[in-house]
Amino acid sequence: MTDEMFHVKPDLAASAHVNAQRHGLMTNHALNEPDSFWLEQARRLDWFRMPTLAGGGGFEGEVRLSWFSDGTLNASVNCLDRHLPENGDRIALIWQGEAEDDVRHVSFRALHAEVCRLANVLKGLGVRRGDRVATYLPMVVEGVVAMLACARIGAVHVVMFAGFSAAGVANRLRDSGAVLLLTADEGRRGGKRIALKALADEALAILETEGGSPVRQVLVVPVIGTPVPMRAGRDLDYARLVGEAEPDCAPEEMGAEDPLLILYTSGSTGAPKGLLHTTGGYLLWASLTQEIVFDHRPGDVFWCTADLGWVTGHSYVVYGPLSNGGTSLLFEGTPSWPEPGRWWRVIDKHRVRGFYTAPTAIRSLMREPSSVLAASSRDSLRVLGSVGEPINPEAWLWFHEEVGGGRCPLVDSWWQTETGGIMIAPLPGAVAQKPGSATLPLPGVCPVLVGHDGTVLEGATQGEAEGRLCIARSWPGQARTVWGDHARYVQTYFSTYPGLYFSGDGARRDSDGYYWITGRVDDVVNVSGHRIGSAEVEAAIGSHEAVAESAVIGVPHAVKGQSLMAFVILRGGGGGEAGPALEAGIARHVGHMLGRYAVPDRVLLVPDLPKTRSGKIMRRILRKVATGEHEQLGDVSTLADPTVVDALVARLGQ
Ligand code: 7RM
Repeated sequence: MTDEMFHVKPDLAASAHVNAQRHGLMTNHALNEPDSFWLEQARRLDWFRMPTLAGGGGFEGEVRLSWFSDGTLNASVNCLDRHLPENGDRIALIWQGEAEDDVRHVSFRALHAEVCRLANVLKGLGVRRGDRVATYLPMVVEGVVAMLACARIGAVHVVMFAGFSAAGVANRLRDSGAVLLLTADEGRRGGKRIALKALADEALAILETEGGSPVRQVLVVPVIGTPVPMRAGRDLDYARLVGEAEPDCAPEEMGAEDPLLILYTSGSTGAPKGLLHTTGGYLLWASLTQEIVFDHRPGDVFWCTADLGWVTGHSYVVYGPLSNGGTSLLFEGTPSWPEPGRWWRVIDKHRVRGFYTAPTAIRSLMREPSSVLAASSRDSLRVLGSVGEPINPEAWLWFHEEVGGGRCPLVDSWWQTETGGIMIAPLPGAVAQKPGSATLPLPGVCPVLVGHDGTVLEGATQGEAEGRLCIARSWPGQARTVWGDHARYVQTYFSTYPGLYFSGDGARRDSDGYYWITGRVDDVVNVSGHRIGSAEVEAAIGSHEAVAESAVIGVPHAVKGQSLMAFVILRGGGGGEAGPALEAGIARHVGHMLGRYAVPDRVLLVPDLPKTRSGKIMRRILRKVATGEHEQLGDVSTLADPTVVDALVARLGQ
């Protein structure tokens, strides 16, 4: 395959914000005069006080990063107020509900008013600057309103995915110390209902039995209109309070380094970490990357299909598009419900220009009959994006050729919750694409590949190499700490390779300097673009009364990228007659502890697990056995008892 085939058509290249020449200039400016480069970029935001310091900071010692620290701003002003004088009537949000006729067009002016009303309600309930406010909502306009209302008054939002279980919600409320929770009566998903208020009640009950819940009030959004039990003195009706509140609320003047949000993400050890993002740097990164990676213009309709509960929803449904004056599409439904082709109809109906989704969705959609796609025109599309996991060339080509008709650049974008926004991606019009490669770092991003021993491979940023993907310099969108546990932040990201930020991913760099992300090198599994820590699922399984020990691995899956497989040892061994029922019971238990998204596709009762002599589970060997590669186990000299492998192979064969 030649690169030539994927050069962007000249018409788009000519109109792109960043052409190859400007890309080169920006990259050199960032490299040679970083302070001046970042201060120039900072001008894209509206500040109360313009920063005079760029900042950053090294990755040694305590790792205290800080950007634009003498600047002050408010994120909601950047997403709302600054568009009002000239574009107040422009649509900020298009909400497409699961039912075809459920559509809301919310102008910047109307969104500003609703955000101010909720901000006033929150203030009236005693929420102060720096307090944490959690949300547990489906994909509705109020989810965006809640985030921006927090930003307006300086409260820190903690958005929780509506697929989390009560126990998952309780963990995040406890860790963040949220004083207020916004939830809904119920949510809709694929024709079913999710009883969010009941799950929230259950989460709060868990915290109360522990001896205290930080949550003082619960605001309930009537999404469906189902009557739900309301506890007097704690639960309040969102619609009534917001309806009665004033539509103006002066924004808090926040320091650039004041916290904006906490978002939980799984790692290779322990419970999910609450990554903290601060106001100035995060907003700048979301805004800059959304504009240059998607060649975004004010008023463009941009559809990022991610849920608000993940970082992609934060940066590319809310902060990126809205800060850029774009129209962001919020879709409540799923790709193929009530019938295949729903997404394509949404694109045509709302004239979507930028479409940003995940490889897992593309792989499932490309399995549908070609007539499904052919029933839509998709002629409004100009830029396609992919994120969340490596995209295989087959899916890349189908997305580019069939969905985009070969005329839309496809930006494969690598980044993480920790990075705040896109780090490696082709800029349309400036960087030629190669199917399966996230291509080149954005200006100001300094990736390096390191070997197992920590040596930086081949001239830092040039030359063919394969290793672990690290970043050598701070960038504004970088998470500043793990909430409540700075030592864990330093340990997780900066101790493996001293002086570098370690992403947890492996990557290859080709002779053109293009990066090809190969996936996680730690015990994090990527299921349908969702990051799930083996340790977290193992802890959930371990809390089942019948379980002695377990090991969870990711195995390749044609649509999901990876799926979870759990090997479980029972207390007292065996499983006997009850085996299959117990396996299903353990899977259900994981759903109860974490949420359905984390339920393993396979739970297998086994007599023993492969361990090192010091008792560490060798997941590498489990992965080989699970994929039928037990003949090529590699180095097994540390394996305490080699006969365990034969027993596993026999068990899997059953
Ligand atoms: C945005 C997001 C991060 C992990 C990351 C990778 C994987 C993300 C790509 C990718 C290959 C990509 N945040 N990942 N994007 N792998 N190509 N374009 O997904 O925190 O939830 O996950 O996702 O392993 O470390 S995340």
